[in-house]
Amino acid sequence: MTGFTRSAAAGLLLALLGTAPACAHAFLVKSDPAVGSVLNAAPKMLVLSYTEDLEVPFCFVTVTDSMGMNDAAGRPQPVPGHPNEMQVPLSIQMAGKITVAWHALSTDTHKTQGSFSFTVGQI
Ligand SMILES: [Cu+2]
Repeated sequence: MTGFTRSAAAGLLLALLGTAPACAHAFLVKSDPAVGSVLNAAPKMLVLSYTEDLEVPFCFVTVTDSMGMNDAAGRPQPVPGHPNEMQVPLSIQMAGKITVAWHALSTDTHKTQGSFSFTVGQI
């Protein structure tokens, strides 16, 4: 090997190694109420399911209605038997679009975040 091809090979190996460890971040796979759904009644609980197990005490969820009021009735709680889920008690006061913004910390200590909405047709 010439010096050039050897360093090129080393560079390729480093590039491969750099992407090799599959990092498992917690991404939202399911929500109840479902993302984008339209409901006939106000749900009392929001359940979020993720691709990875969560450190629920370090997760944050804000739930706001169309007036910007906070409709989360408490902090996220663990779901017994489902370490990849968290639940948030709700106190929705008015019909309309409900926006959910979540920050998750997975057990591999990586943070993710996202947001979505659902609609409450009537209270
Ligand atoms: Cu990760």
